[in-house]
Amino acid sequence: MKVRFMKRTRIKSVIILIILAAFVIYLKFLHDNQANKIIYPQDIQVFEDKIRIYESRIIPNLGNNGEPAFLDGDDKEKGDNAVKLVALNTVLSDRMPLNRSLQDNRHKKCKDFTYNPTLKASVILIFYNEILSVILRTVWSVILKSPSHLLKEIILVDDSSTAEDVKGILEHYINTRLSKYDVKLIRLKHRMGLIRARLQGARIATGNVMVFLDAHCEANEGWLEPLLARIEQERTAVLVPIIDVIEANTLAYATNGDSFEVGGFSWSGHFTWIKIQDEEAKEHLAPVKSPTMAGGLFAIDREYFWEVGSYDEQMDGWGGENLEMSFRIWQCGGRLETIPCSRVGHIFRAFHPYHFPDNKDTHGINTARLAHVWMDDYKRLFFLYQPALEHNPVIGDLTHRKQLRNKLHCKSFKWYLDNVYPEKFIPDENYFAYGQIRNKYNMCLDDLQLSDGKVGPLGLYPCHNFMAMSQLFTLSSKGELRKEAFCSEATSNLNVQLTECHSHHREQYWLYFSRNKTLYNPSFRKCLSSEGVKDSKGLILDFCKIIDHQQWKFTKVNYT
Ligand code: UD2
Ligand code: MN
Repeated sequence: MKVRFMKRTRIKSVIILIILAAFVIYLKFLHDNQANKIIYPQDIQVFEDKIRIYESRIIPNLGNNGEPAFLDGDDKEKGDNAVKLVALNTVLSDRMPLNRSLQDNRHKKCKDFTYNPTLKASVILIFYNEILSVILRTVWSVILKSPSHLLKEIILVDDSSTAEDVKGILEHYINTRLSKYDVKLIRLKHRMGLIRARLQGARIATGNVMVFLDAHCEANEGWLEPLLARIEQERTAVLVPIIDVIEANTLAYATNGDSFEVGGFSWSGHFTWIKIQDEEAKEHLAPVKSPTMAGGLFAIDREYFWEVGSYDEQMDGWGGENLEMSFRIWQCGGRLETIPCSRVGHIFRAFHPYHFPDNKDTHGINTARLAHVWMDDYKRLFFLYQPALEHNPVIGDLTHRKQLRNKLHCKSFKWYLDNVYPEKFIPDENYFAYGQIRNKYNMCLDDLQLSDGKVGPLGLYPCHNFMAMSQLFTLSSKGELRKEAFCSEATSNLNVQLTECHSHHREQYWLYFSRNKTLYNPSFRKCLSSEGVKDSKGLILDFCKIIDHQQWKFTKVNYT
């Protein structure tokens, strides 16, 4: 009897203990995810001294007008090393005034427009181990280039940076130098990745419109007004400014004239820049339809952000969220536009200065998630690049995102391609021949891993036994021998280059004679040949003759 009684009380206390422990863990979770301003009174003097030293080392007028800046001697060497290490000249940034001037490089007609928006913006910057001067230059540019009545607040989200110097100093800087402005700082106790970090910022935003920026930007003259005015007119328009390039080594703010591009994507799931189709809109400086956005800099109505599904919270780290949001906005009834009169500079770094826990391919995994949810049958093209991810449990559960798509009655990916991005090349539709293109020596045409925006030889490489994307070509129904945006172009010295498709036929026009298997270029009246071509070297054009070097076999030929 006694024993049983004791057993019961013990079980009871164990249960109570478990409940208590769960409650404590829950409280810790709440606290850990978002640790707001921490005040370190004992350190205030230390921070103040550090900021003073930092301020005293700034070289007046350095980089003014957005001009390239250079350091000498020791600093030059340190700066060059920083570029190698973190892809950014941090030494130069520390010496450059935080409020440097920029050239107003808007189209001259932009200055004649008047905008009178009534909406107010919350500008949200997220960062992980960015340096203090770069973050602060971004903040100052926003403050100085935005009319104060349109700027509700600036929210900084620290994605749990480990770099010591940003920690208390940033807080102290905000409390002293920025005390006149509404600048909030959230520190995440655990690194959440840029997608969830943005969500944390969005959760506390109170402005009518949220404007997201990377933490290494400089807003330019008049950047905010046209964004707010357009959203006031069209609540479901999501907007991007023209993103100007700030060069990572000299911090030169490039003024690339009035030309700009909009967003596209590659079937491997990457964002790309593409030429604008609607030249007329560009002329009028009206909002220009953009099939996708780069992801870092955009303005969206705050309520609409939540209505249209915010972000996929299960996306980790970096990458993919930009295409996910782009497809979702278009397919679910919104629009994505570039606003030509709004310009913001962004430091483009040659590599990520940070790593992700476990070195996970977050871009691949995130893109696999969006492919399953948004791309319908076209996801087959993405999974050609990432076959190992198609049915891989690492991509996680998709139920909620699929439910969202149903709830919002979103349109199909085919609708998106037909209506928003009709110029997008679909490698396995409307083709004459498709697949690997091999000669009798078991050598295949190969792009030699040429990356976007570059030009390189149409190469030859031993055929892979598996489906290697570098060897997947299409002879399109328009006669282009192509991969994504690259077309094979015959040159006057009878080489063949992979270069941007221009769709005007000429040197990019090929005919395949399936009887004798030759690839004929009518412009030069010559045939594609591998005669005398060594491994990996570019192919040539030669007089057509019946030899094995001029006979090409496609994996698939479509005779219809
Ligand atoms: C581009 C976008 C970026 C994002 C990314 C795809 C532009 C100009 N930039 O890459 O915003 O959409 O594509 O995901 O469109 N960060 C964190 N936590 C992390 C890693 C990064 O907060 O774990 C911050 C980082 O400090 C920066 C921002 O996220 O402020 C974007 O990162 P990035 O600048 O390395 O990305 P970027 O510009 O190469
Ligand atoms: Mn960036």
